[in-house]
Amino acid sequence: MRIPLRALLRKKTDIKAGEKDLPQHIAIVMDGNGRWAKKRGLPRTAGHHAGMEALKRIVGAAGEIGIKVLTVYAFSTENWRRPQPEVEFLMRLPNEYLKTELAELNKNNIKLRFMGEMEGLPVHTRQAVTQALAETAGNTGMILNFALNYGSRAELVSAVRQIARQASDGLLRAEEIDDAAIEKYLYTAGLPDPDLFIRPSGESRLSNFLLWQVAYTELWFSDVYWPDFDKTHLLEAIDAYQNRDRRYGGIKL
Ligand code: V0D
Repeated sequence: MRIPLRALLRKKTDIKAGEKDLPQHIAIVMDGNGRWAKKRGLPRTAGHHAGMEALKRIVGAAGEIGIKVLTVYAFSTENWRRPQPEVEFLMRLPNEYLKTELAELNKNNIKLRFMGEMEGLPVHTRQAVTQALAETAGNTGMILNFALNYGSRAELVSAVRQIARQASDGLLRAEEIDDAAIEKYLYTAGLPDPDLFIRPSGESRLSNFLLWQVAYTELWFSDVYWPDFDKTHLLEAIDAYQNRDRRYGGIKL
């Protein structure tokens, strides 16, 4: 049974009622922070700060709604091409976010996960993330999965390399390589595929995000800039998801 958007918006306590049809895993590209700032005559850093506030709101909302996994794209392997001062500013945001939010995450039983190339990050960023992973490792509620220094092709290259090594070591035969074998080597190993992909700010591209994992994902795009994204927009996306027929290549029975 699906939950009409009106009901979701009306009453927080009813949200759990239709849990069966809720997307389990939502993936979001947190896009449009720079344009949000420009529109207001503010520096791009103000947009990133506002984007962080939006993230806090959406983590809270997703937890309340009963989402199991929330994956957010915070920094791509391509983002290193931005001006160095902006990159340096961005790399301080995990520390800043965790300073205020780590207690909140633990209070709400939220477990942090990370996907991307940890080695490429500044030491202070890596330390903050590693510590937060350890401090939330025992939590059993929603998983908040940060894609940071992440690129989907790099993820696939790394998976293929690991599989090739297994094969050349005689531990894996070519016939044994299937979907499950590949998934084992992705950063998302053990997570369900995203049910719903959300990209705000008017772009309709995947931009090297979760290429393997979105094979059957419902895609939802919106013109709202990420800093303006709120619970209403999230519920709108979930409502759209619940009104689509997912057939996985088959026909509706
Ligand atoms: C900037 C909007 C939280 C997107 C959100 C380094 C652009 C705010 C984190 C974060 C960023 C990352 C890992 C972690 C805890 C928090 C973050 C970046 C950018 C890129 F363990 N917000 N945030 N990371 N922005």
